[in-house]
Amino acid sequence: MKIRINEEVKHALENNIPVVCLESTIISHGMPYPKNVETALKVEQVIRDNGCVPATIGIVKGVPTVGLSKEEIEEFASRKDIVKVSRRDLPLVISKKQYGATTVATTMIIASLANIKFFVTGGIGGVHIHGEDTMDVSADLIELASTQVMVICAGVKAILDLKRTLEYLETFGVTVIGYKQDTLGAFYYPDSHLKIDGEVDDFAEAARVLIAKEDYKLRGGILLSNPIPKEYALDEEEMNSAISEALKEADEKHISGKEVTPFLLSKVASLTKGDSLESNIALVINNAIVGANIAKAYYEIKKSKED
Ligand code: PSU
Ligand code: MN
Repeated sequence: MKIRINEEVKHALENNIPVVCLESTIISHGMPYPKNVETALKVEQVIRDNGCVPATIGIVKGVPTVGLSKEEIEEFASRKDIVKVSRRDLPLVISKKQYGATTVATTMIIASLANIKFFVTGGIGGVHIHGEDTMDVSADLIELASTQVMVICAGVKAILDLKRTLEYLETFGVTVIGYKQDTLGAFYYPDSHLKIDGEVDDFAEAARVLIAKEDYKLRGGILLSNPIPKEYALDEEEMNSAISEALKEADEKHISGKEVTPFLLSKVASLTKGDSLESNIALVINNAIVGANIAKAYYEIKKSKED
């Protein structure tokens, strides 16, 4: 098995320096150029400023890579032939030696192979609206059920069926916790008013949830919902009407499968004249601050237990 881990990340992993990983689908399929590359580099910098080593994950010529270089991030942001890779696509992209952008699911798989425990993103995939008919349920949810990584996000994107997404996570035993809030974040706005499993009020408290899960060898990940700060949030009604319009157009154009999420994201961005993109960027940066500090707290607690 071949995975490439860059020297800085390797050094950090060997010396208990906290590493926070990032996905590449958000770069290749989630945001337009050049905002995507600017955001990817900014998020890495924020993770550094908060005392951790960033590792953006992607597949380069068939090799799962942990810690893309600046040049590679630029390639992922601008090339048109980057495949969106979820779990089922992984063997194909590897065997065909292609470039692949990793979704939440695939980033978790590669992170856990590299022993990275923290992963910052914007929002995870979930049960799509009308998912009860189409059966469009993101593989991210199944991955959270089996792979032990903490995913720090701004909740579940409002383009999805949040209630059914939470039901699914409950069935599969995924712990969903809120940072300073006991309800799920709705990505573009702070509060979906849907109750989640618990609230944590500081970084150490969040880290201890993962430690408990590890200590008792409970399979699967943890989803930490970190609500978007109010100053970057969008108006709920305005957002919902843009989402309804985007969903209608997706239906008329028969958009299906893995194209659905990128289509809806770019449609909502154009309907809100770029406002949704700006809040998307702001919330990822906010997640990077919280994720890096939870990672630091985790290693501090682990170290104090050894002493
Ligand atoms: N959330 C975003 N931007 C994104 C995604 C989520 O704000 O680009 C991506 C993630 O990579 C997530 C994927 O894993 O969309 C989900 O795709 P699907 O619904 O096809 O599983
Ligand atoms: Mn899907």
